[in-house]
Amino acid sequence: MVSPADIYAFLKEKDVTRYVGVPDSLLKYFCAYVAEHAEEHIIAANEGNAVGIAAGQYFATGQPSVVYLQNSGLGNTINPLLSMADPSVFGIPMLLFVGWRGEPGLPDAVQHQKQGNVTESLMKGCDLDYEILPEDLDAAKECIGRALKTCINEKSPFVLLIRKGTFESFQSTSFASSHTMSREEALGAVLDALPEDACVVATTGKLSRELSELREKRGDGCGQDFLMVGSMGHCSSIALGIATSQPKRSVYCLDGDGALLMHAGSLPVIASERPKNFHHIIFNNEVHDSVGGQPTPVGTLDVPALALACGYAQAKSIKTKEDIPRTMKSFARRDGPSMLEIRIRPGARGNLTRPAFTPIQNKELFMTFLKS
Ligand SMILES: Cc1ncc(C[n+]2csc(CCOP(=O)(O)OP(=O)(O)O)c2C)c(N)n1
Repeated sequence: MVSPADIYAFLKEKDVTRYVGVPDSLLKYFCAYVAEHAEEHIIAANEGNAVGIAAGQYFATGQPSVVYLQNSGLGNTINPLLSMADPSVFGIPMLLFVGWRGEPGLPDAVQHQKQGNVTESLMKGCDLDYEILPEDLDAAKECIGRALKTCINEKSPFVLLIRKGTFESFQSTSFASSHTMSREEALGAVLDALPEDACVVATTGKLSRELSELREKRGDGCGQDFLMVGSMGHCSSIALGIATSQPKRSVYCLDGDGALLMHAGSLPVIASERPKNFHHIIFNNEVHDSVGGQPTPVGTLDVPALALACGYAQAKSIKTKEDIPRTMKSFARRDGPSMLEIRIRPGARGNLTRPAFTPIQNKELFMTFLKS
């Protein structure tokens, strides 16, 4: 294992001082160290956004930045990497630290397996230079030194794949929240207030896992829920597709603040379709809770004002459990699209399980429900 502090110090010696990225569970200790020590650190909306910021930093400073991400986010980087940063276009050096979820041969959740299996071939297919970061400090320093030399000389991005368990733990000061309700409590109150025939599209991360456990505990069955496991930021688009295709069905999108931000361009698209049956609920804990609790700028954003500016018909922010049924019922009586922001605290139970059914089984049950 290598310590985040040693890698950070080595990069600093080499004049690499700027960090930008989207958090990943495999990189969480490194991200936490960077968050507390780096003079320049930006948590981006999505991974393509991070590549753009790193390009601007290079133009302004002549130094490569570190872009960190989970391999799930590689897809978001491919466009700016190949059509901007590539040596055949503008030639922009940057070091990408990519958490390798789903590495072949290691157990991981199903949504990480395909991405993990093709991660190396994706690098090769995109002509991206890459190495796997060694877990021994001297070898890791040599590897980073080589990567930096290559990316600076060739004016190109260089990827360092980071295996599970590469970084030693770093205990960061925890994020101070002024909110008291947990996501699970808020979810329970939302379920109590849902219309019977409503379908639910739930976002990536722990929210979907909590939803599936709550349904099981309540004996509700799970046919009416689509539990997004990957594809972060797209659950509101899926919900829109359902809402426009089944205008009589109430559609509830249960979203996170990080996921909302990741593809916030979907908001004006949703509003422009004017789906009366579309209800967007944001569980805003102000952090990327599912991968380590790194802050999002949605903590300081006026979320209802954003929704209304995009053209949503109704929007409100609430903080208490008692407000959930009241507001949901009042929203349901009028035309959508509506957005309800529930301010909650970060954190989840340590013993949270994953759904017992596969994504394919989930899709089939959900489609059967939508036929009813
Ligand atoms: C494209 C992409 N980038 C990064 C990730 C890793 N990831 C999974 S969940 C998550 C955080 C989600 O944050 P938020 O939507 O605020 O929900 P919370 O976990 O706080 O409930 C991240 C970054 C991913 N799955 N996909």
